Amino acid sequence: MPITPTPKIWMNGELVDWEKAQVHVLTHTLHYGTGVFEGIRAYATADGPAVFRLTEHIERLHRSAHILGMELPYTVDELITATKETVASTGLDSCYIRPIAYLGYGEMGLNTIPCSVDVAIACWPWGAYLGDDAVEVGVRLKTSSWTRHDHNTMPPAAKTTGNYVNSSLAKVEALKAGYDEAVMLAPNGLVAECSGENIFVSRNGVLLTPPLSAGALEGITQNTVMTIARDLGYETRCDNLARSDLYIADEAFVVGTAAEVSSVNSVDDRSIPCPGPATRAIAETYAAAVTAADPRYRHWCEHV
Ligand code: PPE
Repeated sequence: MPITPTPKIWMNGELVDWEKAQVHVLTHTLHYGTGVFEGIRAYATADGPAVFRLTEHIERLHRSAHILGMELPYTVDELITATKETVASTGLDSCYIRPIAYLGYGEMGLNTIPCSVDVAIACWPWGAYLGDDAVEVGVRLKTSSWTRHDHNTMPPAAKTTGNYVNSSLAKVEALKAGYDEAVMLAPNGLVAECSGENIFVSRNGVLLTPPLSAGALEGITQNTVMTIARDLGYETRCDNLARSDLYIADEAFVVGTAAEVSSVNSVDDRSIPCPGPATRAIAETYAAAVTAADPRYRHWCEHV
């Protein structure tokens, strides 16, 4: 999706002009995929823009860095303040926010120990990730021929730039085959997640989503949706899913910051009732939660 420029990008402590936020071609992370990043959304609320679960996202950025053995030069609090400043500088009511920490220019080679860590935060307007109709019409999923990497290959719990080579291979394969999104299976054949979302199925009134051990990212939307679903009275838990569990689901949906809650209308051309009542109720409550319209979840909306 094309990026619409905004006035400023935060880089290493300063707001710089959008077009000046550049890196050298010999930036370490460009060569080796050794960065960590986040995807966050700010939403318009009655009291101005608020960043949804900003603290949890910045905490996950720190955890991703920790898994990579990268020490971020800014605390969680400093990055929260920086994110708010960046959003405020755009004047936008709602936007997508992309913090990234990367190993910068100056060292080359696989030894990352001497590398300096740079941090940038950009934001721009970004619409529905899987299409405007993603709740009502739903998305078509295809099981990928690409396997989600094993825990001892690339840690899937870390949101590492290099991990997304795997996701991009799967996404492009699915799009070229005429589908909207790819389901990634772990090396043991169980469902991990989609290329850029966690996945849920509903079966006999119980909502299930694969655990981290299956190779899924510790999704903040997954956590939000589990809370919302329980508040709506649905039993929900993390459990392993096989590919056939997707085919026979009563309902399925995918969740992520970018995709929000999107219905699944088929997996590998096996149709799934769409949108189901649980999906619709959760999507509606999610939309109210992120815009601070539901008092139960207002503590998740961090005003800029
Ligand atoms: N799994 C993957 C692989 C993933 O990339 C995301 C976010 C999720 C699960 C959901 O995580 P969370 O946002 O915390 O609920 N994917 C980001 C989009 C990827 C992209 O750059 O494109 C996102 O939603 O921001």
